[in-house]
Amino acid sequence: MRIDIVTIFPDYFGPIDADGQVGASGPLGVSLIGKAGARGDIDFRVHDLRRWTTDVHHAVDDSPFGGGPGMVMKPDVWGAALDDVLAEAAAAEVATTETAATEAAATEAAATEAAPVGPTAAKTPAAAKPPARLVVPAPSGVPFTQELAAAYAAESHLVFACGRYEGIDSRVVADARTRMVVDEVSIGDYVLAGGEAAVAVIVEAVCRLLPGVLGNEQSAADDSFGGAGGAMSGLLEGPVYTRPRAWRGLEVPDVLLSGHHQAIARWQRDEALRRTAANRPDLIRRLAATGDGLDKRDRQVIAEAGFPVDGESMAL
Ligand code: JD8
Repeated sequence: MRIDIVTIFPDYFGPIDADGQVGASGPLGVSLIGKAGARGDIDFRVHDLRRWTTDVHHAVDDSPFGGGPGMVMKPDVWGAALDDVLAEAAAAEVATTETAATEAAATEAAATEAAPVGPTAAKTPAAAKPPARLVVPAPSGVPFTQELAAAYAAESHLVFACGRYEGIDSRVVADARTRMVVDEVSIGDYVLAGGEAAVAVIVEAVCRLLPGVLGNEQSAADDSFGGAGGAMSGLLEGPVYTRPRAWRGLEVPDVLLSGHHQAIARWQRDEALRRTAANRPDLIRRLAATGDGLDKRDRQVIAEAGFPVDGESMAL
């Protein structure tokens, strides 16, 4: 996957080298995602928006039409930046494809040299990659969810536009929508000063779903908030414990030391149900609405947790 980020604060994403690649520190350079970047499984590129300014002050903002507080980011600078980033990515894609084709031809030539002469398969041009998807964080955007994270993880190229000030002139998104999918997304009902923090959140949620990034794919399958149909999907994470068994007079629950896997799984689900009923009753209702989300024991547990369940039908 290729991920391009355009921002007026490139250092937010750690040290950036000459051609926009991220160094080994910073949110994109550390941990499993950093390793995936270093392996080349993810091609991170960070671009300074001011590269596309045209005036001596490298201005990226101007006063809002219609008045009001603050400043708005200029459409012409953003338009030029997005055009170039897309063109650069397309050129890099062609270069990669051509190199791969040349290498394949060279290997094949070497092979055919040895092999008896015969009809050679027609060279099928590599399928053109789908266009990039543009993601623009904004407090007015659609909620970013685990489901959207999974959709983005299926893309081959994501471009993130980090706004600042009062936001980006709205014609930038309108113009981009004429040639690509554009999502305005929000990471939550609170106000940030800009899009960079949201991009760091979204990139982490997406990249941990990419094949080979997480040590074991299983843990993503069990993700809360959707997950991929794992046993606990749709529930909040339950409590977790590790050594020592006793700490400051606090013991690890005996069932976890019992080796009785069925009892352990039931206990973990009960704890996840109790925590979800307490902290996110909306998720319990969502599970209940899907009919098979909650079995009889589940409904008993959440009833005991004070969740309004109708005694008879145990319906919610
Ligand atoms: C992008 C500029 C600041 C927002 C005036 C404060 C996302 N969940 C979220 N909260 N805030 C953002 C976000 C805030 C941004 C930008 C995302 C670009 N700002 C603006 C409008 C009010 N200032 C966000 N995702």
